[in-house]
Amino acid sequence: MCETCGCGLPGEEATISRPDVDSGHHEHGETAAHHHERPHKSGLLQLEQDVLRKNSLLAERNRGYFEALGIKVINLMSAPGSGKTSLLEKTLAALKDELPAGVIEGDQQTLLDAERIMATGVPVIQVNTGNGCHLDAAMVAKAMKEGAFESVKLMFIENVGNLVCPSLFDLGEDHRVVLFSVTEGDDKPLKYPTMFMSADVCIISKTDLLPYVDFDIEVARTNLMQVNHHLKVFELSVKQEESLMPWIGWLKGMKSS
Ligand SMILES: Nc1nc2c(ncn2[C@@H]2O[C@H](COP(=O)(O)OP(=O)(O)OP(=O)(O)O)[C@@H](O)[C@H]2O)c(=O)[nH]1
Ligand SMILES: [Mg+2]
Repeated sequence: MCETCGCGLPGEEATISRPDVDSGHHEHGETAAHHHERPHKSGLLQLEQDVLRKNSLLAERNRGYFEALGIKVINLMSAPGSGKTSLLEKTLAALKDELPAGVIEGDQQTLLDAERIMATGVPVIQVNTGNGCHLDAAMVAKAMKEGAFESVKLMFIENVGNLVCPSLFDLGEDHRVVLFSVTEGDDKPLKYPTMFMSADVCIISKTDLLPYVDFDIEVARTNLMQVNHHLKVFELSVKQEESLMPWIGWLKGMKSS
């Protein structure tokens, strides 16, 4: 169990490497945690498995619930500040009148993002996780009960800004979309592979800033494909309406699927 956030991450498996001694590459895809013998903590491992198993069962229940109501669900994940809420604001405006949407907002504290969504006229629920660093399936089930989502056909879940823990928790979504902004560096898929492996869509965001940052979009794409060659990739900026069109078109296509 991760001792800092209690999220089910196997914290004791962290890999400690000295770059001058250890290249960081391990043969046959092994992590250092698998390389080095460590004391067996069966109780801890059991607790971690229980947390994730319970979440998976609840996520399946959510999935059935969404399916029965004909609601498609998108789990939006990224590091803090990559542009999830900004993209939602533009997306909701573009989908207006065509695809009734709803939003579940996840943050540790504040109603700030929910207030931004509320201003678009779309029904929204804010989940504050306190010390928690991710949303889980039980929180989503509860939010669905609390929200005015009766007419919703497309539900966006904005996860807590964090490039690690949210990837471990299935919420019952149809698609996992990870945002990766050009200010974060083109190496992020390699450094946080679990998130990019668990997603099926990646949005390279804030592309209007490309002229001002050291971010090579070809390198970023190569890194993404190295981690997950199935990823569907969009490049966009909320400052450039045209760039949003492929993303909006993809979402509209869900209506018929
Ligand atoms: N230049 C530029 N700035 C952007 C873009 N998208 C978002 N921003 C800015 O980036 C900052 C963070 O954007 P948010 O949309 O709040 O990011 P977020 O991912 O929802 O943040 P958290 O919910 O805190 O994780 C804000 O100052 C936005 O105005 C973009 O495409 N281009
Ligand atoms: Mg946000």
